[in-house]
Amino acid sequence: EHKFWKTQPVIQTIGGGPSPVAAEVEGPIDPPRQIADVRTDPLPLPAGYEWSTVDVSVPAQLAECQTLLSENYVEDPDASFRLGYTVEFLRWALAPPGYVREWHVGWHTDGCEGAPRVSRRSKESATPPPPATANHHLAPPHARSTFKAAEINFLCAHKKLRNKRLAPVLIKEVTRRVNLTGIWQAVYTAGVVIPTPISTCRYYHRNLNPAKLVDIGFTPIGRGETISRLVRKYALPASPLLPGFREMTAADVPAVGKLLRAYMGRYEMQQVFTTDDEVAHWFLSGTGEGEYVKGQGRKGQVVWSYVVEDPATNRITDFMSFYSLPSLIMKHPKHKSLNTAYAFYYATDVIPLPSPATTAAAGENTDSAADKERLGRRLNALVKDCLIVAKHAGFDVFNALSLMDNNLFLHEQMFGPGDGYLVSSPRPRGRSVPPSLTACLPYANRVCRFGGIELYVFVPNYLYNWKCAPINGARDDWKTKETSKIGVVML
Ligand code: YNC
Ligand code: MG
Repeated sequence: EHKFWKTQPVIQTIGGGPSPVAAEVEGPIDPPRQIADVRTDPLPLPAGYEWSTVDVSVPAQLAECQTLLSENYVEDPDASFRLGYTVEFLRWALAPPGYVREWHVGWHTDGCEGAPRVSRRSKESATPPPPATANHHLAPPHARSTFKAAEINFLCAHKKLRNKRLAPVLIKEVTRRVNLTGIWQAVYTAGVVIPTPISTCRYYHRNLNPAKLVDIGFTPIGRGETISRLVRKYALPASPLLPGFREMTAADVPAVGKLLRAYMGRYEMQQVFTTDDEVAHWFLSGTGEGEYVKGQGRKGQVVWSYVVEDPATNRITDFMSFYSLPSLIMKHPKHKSLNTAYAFYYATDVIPLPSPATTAAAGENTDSAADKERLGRRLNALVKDCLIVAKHAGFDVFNALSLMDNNLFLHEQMFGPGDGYLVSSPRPRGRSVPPSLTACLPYANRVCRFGGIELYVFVPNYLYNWKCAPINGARDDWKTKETSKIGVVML
């Protein structure tokens, strides 16, 4: 069991491997190492294979990666949909400020198509210490630990090269390349359970285009239900409702950066947006080319970012973003692309935010009931405006994960979990549910097939007593409306 993962510096509480240390302290599993200890030559490859570093600034090389992914990357269980990353998306995702060219690694096979590649991009993540609770008096030596981490993404092997134990070779090589830059941790998500997740998140989907979703089989239509009823149910206003809601511009970067950093202090594990350059990259550089057409965005637009500017004071009070990641529809004669928007980072100052000085003590969101209520109302308004923008821009569905404070808006905005939800957790008979939930539950339970996915979040070479995120406990979190401690959104 887990022949590869049991040799890696990850918590071994699943899979039966030996656990080097009790997974109760925070800190690295491996003793600290020096760059000089890292082997300088690449791992040996089978005959006929050769390592290749992808230069993502070269259009032909980026296109090659895009083709590999569009033919071989993540699919739903019955191969109806496959994630369809575009070249614009990959350029945005793979080349943030300070990215390391050597981390985009793949290999060639002699003159043969379909070189598998794994890509990673540089990121920094931070984990403030766990909260001190009655049964958890952990006092880490440092008030707050920030560590440099690589983010691992786009691990992909050509379909013809599966189950040959090639993935571990790619993972070990990219680990070597990351270690050579003095980085010893990484953050990644996967749809499979391997030793050992620190958290789980679940995907939720908000229907924007009922006719198409029914047509392609994403949304089964219930008995007694009609398309026109669904259309009415999911109808949205013609334009955003919040006064001062507008597209984010370059001039907003400093204000958004400040607001976002403060808001992210709410989460126990968060990505640190160290510089305004990073803020500009993640929220503006993927915004496409040419004129912005209201409701349609720009050609090639990947990230969609909005702010609310207080009309009285011109202060930026809120920020919200989403990104475009289509899925390829593989079994439909007419529809080839499912235009999907994904909730990304956001921030608002309607509630008191941890100041940088107090973030050290943060980790648990200790919002008062009134603050939670206020935050919930605000997030609902912000997300609703994004749904409106997205719908009129031609998106078919809007996805969000059960991380950050998303549980405060999921049910009210009529997001529904995948049908895995129904199988594993049928609503107990006779149990009363709040009215808004009653309205969306029956539909949510069969909203789509692509939604059964749970994402597992990992940090290798790091022990972390992550009490808040039970591995199988994510199913009901939208009902409890609890906020999450995870503040890292992975693409
Ligand atoms: C996976 N997704 O368990 P054991 S997510 C990690 N993440 O090892 P083989 C995975 N490990 O259990 P295949 C994994 N999937 O025996 C499988 N594994 O110890 C493990 N799919 O290798 C698996 N992309 O080569 C097993 O399997 C071993 O041919 C088996 O290749 C796997 O990007 C894969 O879903 C995923 O392209 C390449 O199935 C292939 O099946 C594929 O025989 C479709 O491998 C696309 C897909 C995954 C998307 C992602 C995050 C990846 C994280 C990788 C781990 C990084 C570790 C941190 C290193 C840096 C540290 C520093 C510093
Ligand atoms: Mg393989």
